Amino acid sequence: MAHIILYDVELTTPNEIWSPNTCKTRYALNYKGIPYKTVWLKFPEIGEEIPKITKSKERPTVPVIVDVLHGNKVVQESWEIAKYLEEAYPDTPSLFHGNIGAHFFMHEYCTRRLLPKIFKLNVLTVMKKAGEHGAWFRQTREKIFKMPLEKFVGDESQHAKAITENLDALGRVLKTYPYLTGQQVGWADICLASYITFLRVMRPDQYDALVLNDSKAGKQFAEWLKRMDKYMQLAPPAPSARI
Ligand SMILES: N[C@@H](CCC(=O)N[C@@H](CS)C(=O)NCC(=O)O)C(=O)O
Repeated sequence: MAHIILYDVELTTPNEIWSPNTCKTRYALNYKGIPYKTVWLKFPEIGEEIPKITKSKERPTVPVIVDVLHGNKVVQESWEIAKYLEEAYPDTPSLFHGNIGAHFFMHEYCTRRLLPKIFKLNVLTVMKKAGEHGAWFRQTREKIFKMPLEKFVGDESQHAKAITENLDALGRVLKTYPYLTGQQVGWADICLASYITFLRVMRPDQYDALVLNDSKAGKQFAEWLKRMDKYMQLAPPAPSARI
């Protein structure tokens, strides 16, 4: 039985996991081995359905979880969900390993330094892959950014350069340790893996160039991604394959 219902966002390909924010929750649930089921929403449905579930005035976004096992508790926002899961499921593998600050630092580093640049490389592909909702996506984003999407994207080579520079620091950690905070998988790894998933799905060309084949970043990311692969799936790994 599913303990958790995870609300995720779907473009045109059914069951394709791509969203950087919902991936964090999905990979955390996979890592913890908590059974869940996914409810897929199209972009415009997020604004219609999520407020009915959260009953809050927060901007409607996914991920949102409903914890069926704990009285249908509703939690919105990937970092809030991570902290909640850690408390509500204490007998599952830890996301923070007693050092939540280190994981929050990595969360912030990846979210502030990497994600905005990856987003700029990806945004036009997200619009295309949104299919019939592409026009809605363009209109709502242009309202937020106050400019045409093409202008917002700007010079791709600058974003690629920034991604390489920021990955360099993380790659140096992975040269010495198997995971971003040392010997164990944690929230830091889950964040980075989620943002890399977003790049891989939307821009396989840039994923190859900046992550897999970059002369500085390459090798250690490829190895680390192999170690992370079992958590980066649509469904949880079989119990014996978990750690
Ligand atoms: N800080 C939030 C960000 C959530 C977020 O922006 N989610 C996107 C999907 S990746 C969303 O729901 N967007 C809906 C919209 O912009 O209309 C988190 O980490 O959960």
